[in-house]
Amino acid sequence: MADALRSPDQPPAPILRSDYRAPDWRVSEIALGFDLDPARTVVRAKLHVTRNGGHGRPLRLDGDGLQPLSVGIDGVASSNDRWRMDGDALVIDLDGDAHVVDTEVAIAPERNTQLMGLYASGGNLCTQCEAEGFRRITFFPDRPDVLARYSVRMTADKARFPVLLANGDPIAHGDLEDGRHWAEWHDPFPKPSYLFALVAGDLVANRATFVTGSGREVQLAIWVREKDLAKTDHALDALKTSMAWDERVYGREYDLDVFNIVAVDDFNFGAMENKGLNIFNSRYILADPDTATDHDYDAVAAVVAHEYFHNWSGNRVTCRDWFQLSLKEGFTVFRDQGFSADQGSAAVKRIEDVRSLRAAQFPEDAGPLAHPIRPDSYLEISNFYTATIYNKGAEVVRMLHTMLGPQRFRAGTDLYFDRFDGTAATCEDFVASMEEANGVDLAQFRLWYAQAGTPRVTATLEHEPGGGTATLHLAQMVPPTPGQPDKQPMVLPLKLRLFGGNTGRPLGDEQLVLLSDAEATLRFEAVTERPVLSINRGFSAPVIVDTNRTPADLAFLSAHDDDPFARYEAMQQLMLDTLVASVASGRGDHGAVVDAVRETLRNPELDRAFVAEAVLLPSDNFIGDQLPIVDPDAIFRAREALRRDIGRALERDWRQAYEDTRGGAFEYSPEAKGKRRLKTVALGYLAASGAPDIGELAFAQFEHADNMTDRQGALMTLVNGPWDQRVAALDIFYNRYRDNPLVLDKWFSTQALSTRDDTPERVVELAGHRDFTLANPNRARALVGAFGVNQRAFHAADGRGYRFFVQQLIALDRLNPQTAAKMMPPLGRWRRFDPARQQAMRAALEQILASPGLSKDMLEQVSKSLA
Ligand code: 0A1
Ligand code: ZN
Repeated sequence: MADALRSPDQPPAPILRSDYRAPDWRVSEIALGFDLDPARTVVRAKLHVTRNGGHGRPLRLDGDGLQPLSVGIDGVASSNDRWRMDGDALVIDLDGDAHVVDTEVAIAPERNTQLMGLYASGGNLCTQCEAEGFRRITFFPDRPDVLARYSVRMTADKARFPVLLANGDPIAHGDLEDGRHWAEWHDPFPKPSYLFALVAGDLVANRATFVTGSGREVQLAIWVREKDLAKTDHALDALKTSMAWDERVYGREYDLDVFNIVAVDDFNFGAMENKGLNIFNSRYILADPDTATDHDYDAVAAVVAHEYFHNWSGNRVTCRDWFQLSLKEGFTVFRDQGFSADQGSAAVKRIEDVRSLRAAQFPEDAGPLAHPIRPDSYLEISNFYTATIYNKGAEVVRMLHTMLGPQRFRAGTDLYFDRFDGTAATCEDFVASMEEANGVDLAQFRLWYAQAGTPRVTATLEHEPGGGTATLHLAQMVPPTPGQPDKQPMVLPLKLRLFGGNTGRPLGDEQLVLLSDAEATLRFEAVTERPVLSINRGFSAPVIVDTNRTPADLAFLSAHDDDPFARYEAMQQLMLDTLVASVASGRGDHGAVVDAVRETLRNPELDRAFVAEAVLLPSDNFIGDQLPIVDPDAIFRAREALRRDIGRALERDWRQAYEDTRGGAFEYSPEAKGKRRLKTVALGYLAASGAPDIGELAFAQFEHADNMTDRQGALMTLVNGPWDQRVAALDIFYNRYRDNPLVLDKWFSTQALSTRDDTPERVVELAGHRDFTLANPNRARALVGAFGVNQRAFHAADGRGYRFFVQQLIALDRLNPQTAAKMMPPLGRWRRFDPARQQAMRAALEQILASPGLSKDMLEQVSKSLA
């Protein structure tokens, strides 16, 4: 926007959803020419533009930091009587309804530290255009509802950049004099500018062929630097599996002759779905047993699937404007979650997804940055790639799936894809497709798109033993959020079932209750024994549920509920209630939790991955979220005391579980992963028990592990504890992996997440380490980002955690505002703490706000947090 003209004391104006207007000019075709060079790349663009409607407004092309070297109109070089700069935008007066506009600019990829637009990573050149990076490459109406056909011609030094890739299909290539060469690509599908991509580099490919359902042969390639080639098989397998899955589950086929993926080390997010040329953060491509954990393997498959699925949900059907971001992101996350659930244990996948929703999205929805999944305004769109848009957005799509059932949901997505193929759509279009395909009314359901805040449900079950009936009172409340003081009741699909508290028998079938009023009462007949309520089974609605269940009821459900998620949830609730009580009183009664953990651990029928999830205590942060005022030290003490008691009381069981899960060469299968997961959890509880041999046991695991899951699990235990072996293990790990940036990130983050008392000092020291740099987003997140979520260390009473954090954020903001602004939220939660911490956190926020040259990204996050 006109940022260059903004005076420092004039705040930038927010963009409003209600201001949407169709584009004044459309672009049917664009031909781009790149003379690639890291120091100076010349970009020539030829745009075929047509007037949209009967207005007389000029053509306005977005730019960001660009100066035109030349402008041509209909083939004639134009002096600047026909065009002018308005801030960063190029404005051209055009008489007719169709013209050809040529522009030429020069950019410097090697100086691009924001990693938006065209930039250098590891000696190669690549692009990132979502959301508004294309305007850093060339002048263009850089908005998602302008869809054009792209042709790209690149020239570059052949020795340095032997591989030249762009969107679509390769057309031609050849050699030039002076050691340069060229390549041309053409993408037949009209697309918005945010999906543009090119890559120039010294890369090699892992290749495969995929034949689609209708017989189209697609050449797949994953491009990396030579040293990484051996780590790409897992991603390639995941790609093939995703392509088949999308055909089977959604009826969606791939549509080009080639599908390329490139991995780069410097990337602001996880990956990007550019048409036919996905660009990935290398952490979501590279995996082998020695360097990637099981969690990394799963994340690689999930992100490969996510980006691939965007080919339909995002690319073939794109977003009309950025307020509709959840249209593609919420839906695509829901799709990738379904894919992952089908690859292993669906129950464990659901538990993991809810865990991350609660860790990232619930706090967002309860804090100063809360926004609906379809926001109404923003200053900087990069700040809206949030857990709300992605993860809550996926929950909203999931509720539609739950209410309609798989077949009707599929009828809705078929209609949506058919009707909006090749267009830029809205969230409304998606919901209306679901309605129309199924003859249902989703009027009230639309509130999920408009209202922020996590609804709270109160469920009170009463039993009248004499009459054999039970009554369930349900009430909902949607809390106020910034800008939305009053809320309306929403449609909450709640799966529930009653169980007999004596016999453990289900009392009737599972029901899907749609709670759409503020209150409702349900009656159950023939309830001959005391009923126990299982509610929000499978986490059917993304809400917080308060019930009148006793610890005994929760323990009972944790052992007998037939819904694995509800079983996990009952155990979590029991743990949480116990911890909250002991934070308040300073001492806890741990008996019920210990018994419930024992029962789960000893149940041979449960899969090991499920057991590992079920016996884990809620995080410090999540415990804090339940309390009116967060006392990080008291929470830590309460949690450690419970860990110690579970560790001690069940020491023999943990040793047994540990032994049972050992042995066997590395294998990547759901069963083997479950065992490794439980092994690390058992080791953690043994460490908490205070047993004297754990340093040795963990060190032995560390040294003899044949895979990163076991090695990092052992390292984590050592790094959280008092043992001497900690220092040796860190050294060995460092020396072994010093040349592998992704593994070195683990070395940094494991220490930043440590529960040891000296973590704040250690983190400051690590920021001075020769391998630390803010220039690489993964590294910045591994140290500074991880530290921000280490509740106790970050909130150290003397405020040094905040001081360190602020210093890093300010420095990072100068290099890479997007990444800096994304790491800021822990500081914005100041209202949740005691007065001393509140004051220190506010002072830290004000210091950021006062720092010269603050980005719009950071300005938005910080000023909203202070408001
Ligand atoms: N659309 C991508 C996420 C993404 C967004 C912005 C980026 O800019 C740095 C990069 C990636 C996805 O959902 O995977
Ligand atoms: Zn996405």
